Amino acid sequence: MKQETLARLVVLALAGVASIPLISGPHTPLLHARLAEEGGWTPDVLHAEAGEPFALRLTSDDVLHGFGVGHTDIEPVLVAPGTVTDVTLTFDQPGTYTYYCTVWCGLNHWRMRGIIVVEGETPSTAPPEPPLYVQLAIDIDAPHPADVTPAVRPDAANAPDAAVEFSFEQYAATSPAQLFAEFSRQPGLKDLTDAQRWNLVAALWAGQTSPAALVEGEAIFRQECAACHGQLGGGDGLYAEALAEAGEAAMDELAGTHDMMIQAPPDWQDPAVLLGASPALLHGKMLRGGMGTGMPMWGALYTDAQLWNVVAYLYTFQLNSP
Ligand SMILES: [Cu+2]
Repeated sequence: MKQETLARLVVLALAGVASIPLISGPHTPLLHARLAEEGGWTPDVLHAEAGEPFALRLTSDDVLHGFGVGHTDIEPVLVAPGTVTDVTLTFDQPGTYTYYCTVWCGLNHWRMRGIIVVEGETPSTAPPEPPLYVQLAIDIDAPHPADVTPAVRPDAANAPDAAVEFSFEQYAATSPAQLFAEFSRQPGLKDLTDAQRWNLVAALWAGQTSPAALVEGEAIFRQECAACHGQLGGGDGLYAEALAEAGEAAMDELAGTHDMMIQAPPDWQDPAVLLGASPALLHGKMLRGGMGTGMPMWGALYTDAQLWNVVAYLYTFQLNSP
């Protein structure tokens, strides 16, 4: 957290004096932004030292782009053609950070990524655990349709009073439809109506998040996901069709068939699609990206906590939160 705040403060402080090259000098790297199909970022690998100010000059060779750094709190800056923007970043922790374009500049916008290798003494930390979808052995490439869906939209506010213990581990590993089916078998809950049981599912889902987390999840969804997945998750975003066509054309050329790629985003307005997916499955898709689809991997740009907030937001397309 300390490193994120520090990095952001330095950028903000410099924003007001962007035209006065106080820190940048003749050896300051000039980072060129171009549309991904024209080469993306040049250079695409940068080197910095932990704890040292790292000055960078940004320019665009074609259209308006943006510059952001994943896993930090650095405020994204605009990268406009014909101008040079000075930024200075400071990373407290060594590691490999991904920088990326933050402006939807074209169909391949999300391919505009590069890395900053930050050298320094690595603090001794335990090796990271494998992501939850790996631990739970979920095949995130297989379809997981719900075999039972609600007749009316479940609403957490109308849930019956029932003492049900529900941990994060259960939430992550279970789809709403699986939990509903489990309730149908539990002695204390079988006498509830289907609608009541679905409302209880919605309440337990809402209990795993918070209004602030949903606000962050929604902001990330609008910034990164809506262009393909659609504002309401219907799979009908502005770029959805063009991406599918590009994928089919690429497969036609490579293999003479376009049946090998599933390019269209899922329709989360269909209860069977969203309510059959567990949080760990959705989290895994974001973390790793979708094999054979246009879904990028977001693990390098967003922290685990941010991705869980997006997951929680996705369920609001089917489950009413209070
Ligand atoms: Cu761009």
